[in-house]
Amino acid sequence: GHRLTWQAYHRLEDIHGFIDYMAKTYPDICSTETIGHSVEKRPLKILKISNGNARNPGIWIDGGMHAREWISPATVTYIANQLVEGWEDLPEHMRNINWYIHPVANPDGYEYSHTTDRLWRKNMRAHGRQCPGVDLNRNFGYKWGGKGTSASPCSQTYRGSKAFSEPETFYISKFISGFPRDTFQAYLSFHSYGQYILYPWGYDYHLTKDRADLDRVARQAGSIITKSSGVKYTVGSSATTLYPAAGGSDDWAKGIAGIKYAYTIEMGDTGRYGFVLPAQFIQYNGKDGYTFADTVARAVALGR
Ligand code: 0X9
Ligand code: ZN
Repeated sequence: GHRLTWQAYHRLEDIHGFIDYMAKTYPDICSTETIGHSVEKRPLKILKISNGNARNPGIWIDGGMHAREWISPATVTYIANQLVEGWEDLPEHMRNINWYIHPVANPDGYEYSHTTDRLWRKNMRAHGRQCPGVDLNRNFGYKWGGKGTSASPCSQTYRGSKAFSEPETFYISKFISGFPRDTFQAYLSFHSYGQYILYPWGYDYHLTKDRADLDRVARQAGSIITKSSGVKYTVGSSATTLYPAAGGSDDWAKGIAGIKYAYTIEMGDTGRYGFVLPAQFIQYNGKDGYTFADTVARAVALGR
């Protein structure tokens, strides 16, 4: 195990090595767990960061659900590193959280996007002679199969044969569902690109009852980010702001797992480089991602 640089995009092995390094170097606050294995049998590896109080509210963070969105695992590992290296000086609301961080939710696709096809999006599920891959963010079990999803394996938004047909989504839901229901107070899914902070619903244009809370915290995060880095994030519900797309992880977190603050954040940029964002932008995105996590953690801490 070893640290990462955040000056280059790292391969899966290095990111997993970073998780092991953190668990080994900071055993008082860090531990690692493999929650399952991908289609191609790679570990689905998470880092837990906690002061050891089992009663802390939990925040789940995932990245790399879409293979080509390399800024996402980079941002998520940056956040993990900031939390751990800055632990002693963190505000109370950050230390009284149990953080569960899953930097590469689609390890097979991530590797494929490094070795073979830089713009690969889906996982690596084989479909006989048809195109491989399921869009993991169409495979979660809330309103599965609805708007913005495809039944054709060759589509970029192929939803899979049924909800949670893929181990990468199934084991996330299994892991989270294994905790008492009010454990997780936030679910943050990191994607790219476009600079959006999105909240449910994604499956359709309706809004949740607590839309005002979700909107307020998202706007707060957006304005703190703009104040500190100058970068602008557009805030709104997924369907109304981007497009309707059912079977997303955020909708499942909100609709089934009952997690109040369920967000998808689309990191930079706004399209100049798009998915192929040069590595010199990692640290800026990392800081903005950390500000987002900080703002949500504050809301969670105050909200109970
Ligand atoms: O389409 C997606 O899965 C996300 N955008 S991306 O460009 N990263 O692919 C947006 C997902 C928003 N949430 C839901 N539609 N549930
Ligand atoms: Zn994405």
